[in-house]
Formats: sequence, structure tokens, C-alpha cells
Amino acid sequence: MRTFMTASDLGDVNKAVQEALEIKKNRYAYKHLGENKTLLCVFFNNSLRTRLSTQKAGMNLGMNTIVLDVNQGAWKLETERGVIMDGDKSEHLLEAIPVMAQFCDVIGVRSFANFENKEFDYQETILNQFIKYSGKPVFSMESATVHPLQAFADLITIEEHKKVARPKVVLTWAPHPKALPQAVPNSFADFMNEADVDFVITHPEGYDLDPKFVRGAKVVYNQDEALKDADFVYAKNWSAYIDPNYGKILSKDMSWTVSAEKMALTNNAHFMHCLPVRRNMIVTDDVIESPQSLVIPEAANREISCETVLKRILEDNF
Ligand code: AN0
Ligand code: CP
Repeated sequence: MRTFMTASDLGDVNKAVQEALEIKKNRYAYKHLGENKTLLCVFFNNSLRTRLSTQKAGMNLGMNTIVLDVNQGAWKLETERGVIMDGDKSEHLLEAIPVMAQFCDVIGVRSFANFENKEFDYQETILNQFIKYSGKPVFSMESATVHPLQAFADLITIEEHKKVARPKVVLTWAPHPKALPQAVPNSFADFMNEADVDFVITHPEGYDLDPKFVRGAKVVYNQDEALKDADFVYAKNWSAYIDPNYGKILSKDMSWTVSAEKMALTNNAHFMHCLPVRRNMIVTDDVIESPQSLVIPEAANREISCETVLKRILEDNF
């Protein structure tokens, strides 16, 4: 593996989950792989979990890790080619990337959708520039359209907690005050479509995701109907994908908040969310605090999903 953006980069996801569960039993077993290798984590956006879990995964594998917050202390970067740089941006990504690449062996990039240009976002322009101009293995730490380390951690968590061979997993939209990217639901759908689960997506009309990620998943516009008999409820807000509303908020309908009444429709489902979560918008206090909530185990598995990806990158490239 040289780049990590989608489930297909892992090959068979079930095998990847089994490998992750083996790594979890002894997370320091591959410390030799990263000796004298440097991991650079480049953040264009905020992070708590990705920042900590990615560094920890690198350290488990014996790597040195460097974290760069581009917007705190580095020069402001221009990302579009052809722009006359007479504004507040002092450096272009086209110089910054090869410079960053001098000091590392593997690069992780966090760079959210900007919602200004759907094509720029959906072509993963920034991540692809890192791939092209760094010459190093590059992985997404949530880029414009995908968050594969999160979805891989979610799949590991489902595997650990499922009570039936083929659980019903429901991805539900929920309200949020700010416009959020589609990266988390896109990657969750991407991974669930490759996993052995009965996968259903529910959201208000107008919130349909890119068909490239939805593929054969069942889409239901009635949340109550979708939640029926669910074994896992995965809540997430996202903004509209479909033109002309790309990046816009179409609804803040609080009847979509995941509450105890909603969970009562399920098969005593586990509640999941990638975090950070806005309580009593996305999910009520009682549901997120209930024994069925998996939000902390999911976050913990971010170390394991990342370690599995980095292990494969180290094995395949050095
Ligand atoms: C981001 C998002 O929705 O993509 C990051 C989630 C991991 N969330 C926020 O910006 C609140
Ligand atoms: N889930 C997740 O990626 O969280 P952070 O944005 O805090 O990294």
C-alpha cells in the first residue's frame, strides 16, 4: 500500500480487520518496522483524536513523528495553481510539499472540504498534490471527501461488538448548527459496503451522498423505519452534496436527533459517532452516556486502524 484513501486500498477489508485485531493484542510487536523512519502529520484543520492516535500509532511502530499545524506558525499556503499571490498567502503548496518531503518518509494529511468548489473538493486536489509532489506514501487523516482511518476504526469496533454474523448497521443523518463535510459518511458507507453487514442509510430528502460511496446501500428517507431492528446506529451530520446545494445546510430538524425514543425502535442497538459530537443536537445525553454507546471504544480503535495502515505502508515501501 502506498496511499490510503478508500476501503479498496486495504484489499479485503475483513482480512484487514483481522490483522488489526491481531495488532491490538500486541501493539508493540512491529516496533522494528519504523526504526529511523519519520512520520509527518500535516494538519490544515483542527483535530483531537487523529492528532493523538496517529502519533501514537507511529510511535508503536518505532517511528519518529513530527506534527505540523500549517495554520499555526507555518506560512499561509496557497493551494490553487495560477493564482497571483498578492494576498495574505506567502508560500505555495507546490514548494511547501517537496520541502516537507525532505524531512520525512510517510505523510498524513488533514485537509477538509472548503465547500467553495465541489470539483476541487471531490477531486481531492490537496491530497493528490501531496501524493504527486512529495514522492512519499501519503494517507488521508480526513481529507476533502474521505476519512478512511475513522471508517476502518468503526468497522473494527463493529466486529468487536456484533452479536450476530451479519448485523444491521444504520447510518443516520442528525442535525448540527454548522455545515460539515461529507467525508465521514462517505468513508463509512465505503467501508460498510465492503463489510459483511446489512447496511442502511437514512437522511432527510436532499442529503443524498455521492453514489460512488453509496453504491448498493439501501437509502430510506424515514428515520423511524430505517432504525427498526438496527444492531448499530451510526449518527453523523453532513451538509448537502447535491447541486446546487453543495455544502449547504438544508435542515436542522431536531426530530432527527438520536434519542432514547429513537433507540427504542432498534434491536437494543449500539450507538456510534466519530466524535467530536454536539450533545442534544446529534444525540441526547442519555443515549451517549448509555452502556450501549461505543463512542470511546471507537476513538480508541483509531490507534489500531492507523497502526494497521502504517504497518502495511512500512512493509510495502521500505
Ligand atoms: C468534522 C467533520 O464532520 O468532518 C470532523 C469529524 C471527525 N467535524 C467537525 O468539524 C465538527
Ligand atoms: N474523529 C476524528 O477524526 O476526530 P478529530 O477531528 O478530533 O481528529
